[in-house]
Amino acid sequence: VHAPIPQPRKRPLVGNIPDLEGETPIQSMMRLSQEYGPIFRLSFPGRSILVVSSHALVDEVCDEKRFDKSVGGALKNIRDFAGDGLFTAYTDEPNWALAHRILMPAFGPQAMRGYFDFMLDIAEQMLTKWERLGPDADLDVTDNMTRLTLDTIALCGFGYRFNSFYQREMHPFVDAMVRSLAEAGDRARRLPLQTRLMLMTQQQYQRDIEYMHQVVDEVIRERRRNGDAATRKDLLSLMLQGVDPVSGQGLDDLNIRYQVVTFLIAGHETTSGLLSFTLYELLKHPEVLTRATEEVDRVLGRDSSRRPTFEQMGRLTYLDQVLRESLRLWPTAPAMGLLARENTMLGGTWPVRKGEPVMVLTPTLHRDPEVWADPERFDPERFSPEAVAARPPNAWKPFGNGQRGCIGRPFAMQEAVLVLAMLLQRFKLIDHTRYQLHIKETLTLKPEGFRMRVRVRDDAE
Ligand code: MNH
Repeated sequence: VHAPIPQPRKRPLVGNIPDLEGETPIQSMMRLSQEYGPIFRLSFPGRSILVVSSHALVDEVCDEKRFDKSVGGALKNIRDFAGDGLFTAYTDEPNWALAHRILMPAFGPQAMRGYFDFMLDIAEQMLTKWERLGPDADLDVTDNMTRLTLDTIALCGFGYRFNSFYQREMHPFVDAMVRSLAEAGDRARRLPLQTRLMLMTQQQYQRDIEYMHQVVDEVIRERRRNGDAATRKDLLSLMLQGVDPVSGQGLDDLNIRYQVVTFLIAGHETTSGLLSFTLYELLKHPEVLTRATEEVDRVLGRDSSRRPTFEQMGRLTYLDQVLRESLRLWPTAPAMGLLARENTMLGGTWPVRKGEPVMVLTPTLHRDPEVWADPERFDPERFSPEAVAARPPNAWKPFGNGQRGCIGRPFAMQEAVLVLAMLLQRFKLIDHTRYQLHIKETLTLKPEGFRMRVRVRDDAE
């Protein structure tokens, strides 16, 4: 039996564009999934997508024999600046497998140990600044986390210092990136003719792309100038000198530029959002905050002048649970695109054609009541080892799926655990505005207008 796939009523020419709020398409789709169910179709000029969000259906589309990553819509437009870099490459494009094999070692355990001191360096800069600003300073959380994660990926991955904590304004790379990501997303929901008429927008997009490429070329030039590529073992040295064990090939100059853009973007946006949402949840759940702080005191000790060690990170297991639970409610990369390798059926009733794009709506998946009891409740106990072992596969997908899943996951988790631990060891967090969550979408999710204050913990606390 073939069941018709539900779809909000289509308008002439624009299809379902009016069903999505321009600034918040993901939150619109989350609402549509309440109304239309675990699978529904949305039509845009020139293409349509199936939005799936129940665990049962997501479990099917995570089968890599039946589905592959799809690079369409916004992602296809991001190729304007990230080309065939890892994130935006088609799986069957030669540079995907080549770069995947060459760059994997940059995310192995040895590499993570090597990044640790650099992560510590940047975290220390932020926390020292907070300490000096004092308890009356209103800290813009997301702004601080973005500076932190951008500086961290640039220093660890490329040996380059943006020095964001020494500047008043955010680095212009971030503005160019935010604008061009937004434009890549907007273009996917516009008529091509509309975009052709928006001359100012087109010019801004071109300028932003050129600027990002300039920054990247400078990062690469500096490494070549310093000539320390031979001694430093990081992402950039692998990009410049790495040789694929299978084909004996290396990456070409154009692809290296695309990879650096890719890692500067993919390596900071989502981790910044993760840390921001986690601080929000900690402020709203004092019992979780207390338990997390107790763990930090137990593992790192109370003396914050002693540097944390790489070995201690693996022992901060409750912090890891807190971060995972935060990624459940607020998966900062909130959607992934897949496509059917052959004609197939979903749920035994819904026909999907070969090549047809399917979008997994991760925040709704992460609230499927079949898997998650009382899904809106923030509860890190869901990620205790026993709870994890009892859960079916593919219920929690913040890092994507299979071979096209996130290559930077160990990096992001090490960075987030370290920053959170150092922050809780040193400060008491204060929700002085009684912040109400408001989510800004720029392909990724972040809390908007979230401010807090911090006070250095005294010995009695
Ligand atoms: Mn990351 C792919 C989420 C941190 C580099 N990342 C993905 C995907 C998700 C994702 C989801 C799959 C996207 C898709 O299917 O289209 N990533 C995250 C989250 C965090 C994150 C939630 C932080 C939290 N990612 C990082 C960091 C780096 C990074 C840090 C780099 C240092 N991610 C990537 C790259 C890819 C990717 C590169 C593409 C991998 C591939 O397709 O080969």
